[in-house]
Amino acid sequence: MNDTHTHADSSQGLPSFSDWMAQVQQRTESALAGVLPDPAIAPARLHEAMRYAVLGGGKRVRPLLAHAAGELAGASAADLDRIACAVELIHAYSLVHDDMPCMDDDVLRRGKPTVHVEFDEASALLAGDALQTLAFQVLAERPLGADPASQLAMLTQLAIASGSRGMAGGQAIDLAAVGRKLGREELEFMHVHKTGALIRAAVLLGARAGGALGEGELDRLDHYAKVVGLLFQVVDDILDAEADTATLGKTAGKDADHDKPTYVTLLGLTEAKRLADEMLDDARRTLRPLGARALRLEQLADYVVHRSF
Ligand code: GRG
Repeated sequence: MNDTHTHADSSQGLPSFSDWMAQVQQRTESALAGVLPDPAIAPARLHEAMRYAVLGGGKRVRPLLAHAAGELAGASAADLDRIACAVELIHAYSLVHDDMPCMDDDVLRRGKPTVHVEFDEASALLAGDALQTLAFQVLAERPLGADPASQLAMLTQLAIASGSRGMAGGQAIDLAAVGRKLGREELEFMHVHKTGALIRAAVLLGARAGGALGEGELDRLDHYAKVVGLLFQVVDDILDAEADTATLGKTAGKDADHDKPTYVTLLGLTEAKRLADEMLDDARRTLRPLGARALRLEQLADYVVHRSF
């Protein structure tokens, strides 16, 4: 994969990409710490498990995408913090449940023991459940976006992206596919749902929170979000095959060990990398008509491809 980081930000007097990213990651961490229940409040063990699952780890890719799309659409930083929290809470819940013995049965996540290992299975199940409902509470409990209709649309969009026609459905397809040979289309269908739906929701909720985009521009962001969602998974498969456990902070080589179909097993490493480059080009081309306003989204697509974990 070619490293083609853009340096346009320094020439425009904006913070560098890494400074911008660190800022969004920090404000997301504080916002999450603020919405998660205090472990001093009963039931303390459940609240501890929820905080353990969410805080102090993760790249925060979905919050970064929500902020980048929202900044482009003129959304307020306060609204974007809530959207960033909501998508990250859903993501964290999915990781907690995915790691459980009844699914992927993993012991390491974000460089530390998984929630069911650190706590116990029942706590992990409940923590995931409570993180999911907290996401919707965060979006619903105060006015958000331009008006109640757009707030309702955001709630509906996140519910669909997380449910049986989105992430949970993708996970069901994934579980049913273990040990089976999937074709390229079936693999894509699974990832569009399992990984892509929430990434797409992050971009679209961020964009919806601002009023500055026209219909055509929203369609463009939607295409970008779909491409980046799938690109994220192609790169995840490449990293799973190439990187070590210490770098990933989760067990490396799991896909092959579990006989899971991936882009690498389907296409081979070289072709999977070529596909990632092609998709990155598609994402960049899609953003071009939006001009300099789309800089952070372009940089994020680049980051998704060139990340090391
Ligand atoms: C249990 C309903 C349910 C869904 C689980 C997303 C998912 C579905 C499972 C996660 C398993 C997995 C490894 C998926 C591949 C892509 C992915 C989502 C990786 C983890 O996301 P990152 O890299 O993680 O954004 P961090 O830790 O940086 O937040």
